Amino acid sequence: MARACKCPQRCLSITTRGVFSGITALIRSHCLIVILILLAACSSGAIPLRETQVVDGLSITLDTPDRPRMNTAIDFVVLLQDAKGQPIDDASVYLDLDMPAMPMGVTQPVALPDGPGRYWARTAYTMEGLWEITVVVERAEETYRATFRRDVLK
Ligand SMILES: [Cu+2]
Repeated sequence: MARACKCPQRCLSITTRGVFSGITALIRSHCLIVILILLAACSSGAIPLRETQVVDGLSITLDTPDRPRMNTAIDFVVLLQDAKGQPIDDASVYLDLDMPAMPMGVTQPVALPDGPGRYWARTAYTMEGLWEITVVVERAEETYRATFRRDVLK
């Protein structure tokens, strides 16, 4: 403010310019909060994406971020249902992560039970580019595999 004032708060309520700058400050602070929330969402792996494949009557759903960042902890949630839509709790589940363009070594985190028909794993992609995530489900002597793809950002 150009004019000297002993009470800035009163100036704010008296002059339109003061009111305007007050509103601007309010909007700015809110924008900052929104930006911080967006940044937090981005750093933790951005937009979730849920996809389902049915393999021999077994419904395998993978819920993991779309366009995740490399070298960042990423959550992978696997949901299993039988043909009647009932959750399957008695399976052994692990993931197998690799790039179709090149062998990237072995990344096979176990997905731990995490609720009815729900299994959870956390790992990181070690390179940018296209990855294939194969969900491997072992149940009653049978093995089911569903492969999903994610484009990983630098
Ligand atoms: Cu690679």
